[in-house]
Amino acid sequence: MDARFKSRDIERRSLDVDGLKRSFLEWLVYSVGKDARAATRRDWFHTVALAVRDRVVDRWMDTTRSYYQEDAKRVYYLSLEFLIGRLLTNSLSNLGIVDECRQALDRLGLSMEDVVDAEPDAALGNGGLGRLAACFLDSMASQGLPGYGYGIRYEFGLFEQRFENGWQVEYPEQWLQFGNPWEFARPEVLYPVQFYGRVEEFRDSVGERAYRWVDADRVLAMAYDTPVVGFGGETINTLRLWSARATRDFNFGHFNDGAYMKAVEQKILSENLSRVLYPNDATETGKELRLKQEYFFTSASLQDILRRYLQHHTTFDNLPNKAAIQLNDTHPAIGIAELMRLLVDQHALRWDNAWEITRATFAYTNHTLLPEALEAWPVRMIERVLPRHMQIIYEINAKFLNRTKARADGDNAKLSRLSLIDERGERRVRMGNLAFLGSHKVNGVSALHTELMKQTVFADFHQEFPDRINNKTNGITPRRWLKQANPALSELITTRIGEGWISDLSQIAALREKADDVVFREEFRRAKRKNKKRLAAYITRQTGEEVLVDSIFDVQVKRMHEYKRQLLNVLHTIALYNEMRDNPTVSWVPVTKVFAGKAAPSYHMAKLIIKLINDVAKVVNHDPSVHDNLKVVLLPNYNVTAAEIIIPAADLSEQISTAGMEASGTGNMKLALNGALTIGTLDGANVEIREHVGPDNIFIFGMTADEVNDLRASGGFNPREVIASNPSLKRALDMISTGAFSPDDRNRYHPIVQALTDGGDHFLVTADFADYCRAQDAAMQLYRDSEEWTRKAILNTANMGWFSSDRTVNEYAGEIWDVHPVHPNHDGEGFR
Ligand code: AZC
Repeated sequence: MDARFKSRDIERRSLDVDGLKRSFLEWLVYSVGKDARAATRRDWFHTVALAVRDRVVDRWMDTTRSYYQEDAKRVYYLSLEFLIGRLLTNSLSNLGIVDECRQALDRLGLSMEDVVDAEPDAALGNGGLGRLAACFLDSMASQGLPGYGYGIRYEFGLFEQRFENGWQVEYPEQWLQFGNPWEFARPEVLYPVQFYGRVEEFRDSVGERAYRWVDADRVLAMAYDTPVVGFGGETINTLRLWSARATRDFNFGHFNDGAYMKAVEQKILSENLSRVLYPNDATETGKELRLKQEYFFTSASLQDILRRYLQHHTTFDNLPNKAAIQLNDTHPAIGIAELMRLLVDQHALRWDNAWEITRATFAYTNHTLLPEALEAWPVRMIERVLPRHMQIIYEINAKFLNRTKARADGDNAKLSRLSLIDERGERRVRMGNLAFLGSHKVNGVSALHTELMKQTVFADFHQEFPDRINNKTNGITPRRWLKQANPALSELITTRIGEGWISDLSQIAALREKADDVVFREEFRRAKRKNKKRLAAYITRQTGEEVLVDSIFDVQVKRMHEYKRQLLNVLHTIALYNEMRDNPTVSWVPVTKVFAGKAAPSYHMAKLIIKLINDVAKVVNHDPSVHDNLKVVLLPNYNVTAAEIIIPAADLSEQISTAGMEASGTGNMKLALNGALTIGTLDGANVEIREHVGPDNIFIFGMTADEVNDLRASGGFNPREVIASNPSLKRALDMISTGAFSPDDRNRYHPIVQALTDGGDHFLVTADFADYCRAQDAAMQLYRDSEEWTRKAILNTANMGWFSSDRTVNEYAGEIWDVHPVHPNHDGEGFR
């Protein structure tokens, strides 16, 4: 081999400071095309990312080759969302070269922070569901599990949120504008995906009735691969995202008609498919383009999965032993009909055989019980967009209902609830029912949520298939959410218990005994204070507001949604404001209320709540009579990067949804792991967090899911009575309704007041208000005793080990997927 090539080859893998520095300089010149004098921060980010990418490519290929050679069973995580965030620190950290990189940059006169900050935040998701998918990718790679992510390479991620005059305004998020150094375009990995057209019946070679889908429009799905670096760099998995490309086959008929421009325009329009992420979180829009996105990425992924499988196999009998497909919510559930179509129409399998294979391959995760989030596509839309799939869905349904009828003895109401078709009003396909029926396992994301699935949406299915529903409580990756986001605390932890916790978070339990160690408590506080200073500076940069580092940082960060009850927090804020004004001589514990979160652009109530928070902030923050004891800030554009700054700095974690409505939550886990105390309802995973951290180390309040259920079943309650009996609630609401926070438009908050009063207060904000205030008071009292507070904070961190997504993913692997770790063979190549 050419000696020069060989030396470059080694250089590409070297992980020491000199080697990194040399390859940065080389990459800057030869790939970014700049010299050091002219390079911008963004140029340096691209340079460093490309140099880091070099260092994973060999191991990535080794990993893929090992899976292939072992013909390992793979798991395919199909998700319309992957909320990844930035990748530079993540890759460096998982490769174990953060310090080396920092030093190499230092020698070039550059600051690591500046380079890191030049990376756009990849926001290909809305919230919890998308971030969970990203945590799972990290955990699968870190566990050595053969896991692939499949999704869409949206050109525009989740919108950028700005506040204009206190109102949310959405701007397009152009994360790909300057290129994406992490991805590899695969123009040769291209699959056709069809839409519209019609179905033709014919007789196959043995005279059986068969179907083909003809006269359809075609789009191509092109792959982009991003390496997913596992902790330690042993396993590098793949996230494959599809981008829509127009087909090259022009319709010559159109040319002759003189409609050439129209034909070309049509082609270009087909690329809109992967243009933009729908910005709704847990609400469905029912738009045709969304259905097409779902089918587009699912079909391409299934074609890719079958192609990979067929490299080793000649029949499909082994598909369930070689591929597990996890449906992240119902968004990819059309895949069940698509796999049936591929097996029956294209590969000529018998229906029953194909169905058995399909069911054994798929599993489905439900993430919400909210009725408005359960996908139900109009039959007429599916008939038009995916005519063959509609036939297949009818067939699945007919066979299922026929089999069930015998057992249901005349219970027609039950049969109609089990049907894949909702016949009430416009006929619709219930995607949840399809996903349930086409999967061998169906799971919820916390113990409570899974129980409620059995009792509510899937009660009938659960009766029919009692072994199918199982629970997999969510988790979070400790690499991003502790090690990277909170270097101060993670370094402290490592000095005391070693670094085993990074890949085995259960080891963090060793910190329990340190809760009684005064010196450790002091250091723990110091780490928190450092993070609070960092957040305080960020708050000032973002909002111009100055906050007291020694106040309680009381944090509610998540999507804006009525069920998450930001309003409850706002009402408490106003009540506290009034108390402080009424009692200026009391020595108050200073409080900083930190909010952040986006509202779906069409969710007017959520946007009004944003405006209210900003209006309350304006009044409170400029009222000298509270002596800076209370500040309210709403940080703009909450995303993964902002979360990494906010979460490590929190003292109090607001997890205050109406019980029974938050499927799990994952922010609750991130905050508790970083030593925040939770104030929360017994909802979602809060229930399990309480079990792990202990009831003394969490502030629980409010109605339980059962109580909520009983109250609603008995016809609800009268919020007016509750309000009348609680003077501080009444006063806070009166201020909102009379325009104390909106002197420019006194009626602005009428819809909010209406919803909480005559509207019946569906989310039970007023019903839980008094108990919430009691819990808030308890938190404030405890905060005065900083030793006791710190002790509880340490016990939170120490007891959160079980909430690692490594644990979650291992449960999926063992109980649903039956996949096992593979140890890639790296042939002793120069790495470490
Ligand atoms: C969310 C749930 O609301 C949240 O409670 C859960 O932690 C998260 O999924 C991950 O499981 N759901 C969504 O983001 N979206 C939908 C459609 O449910």
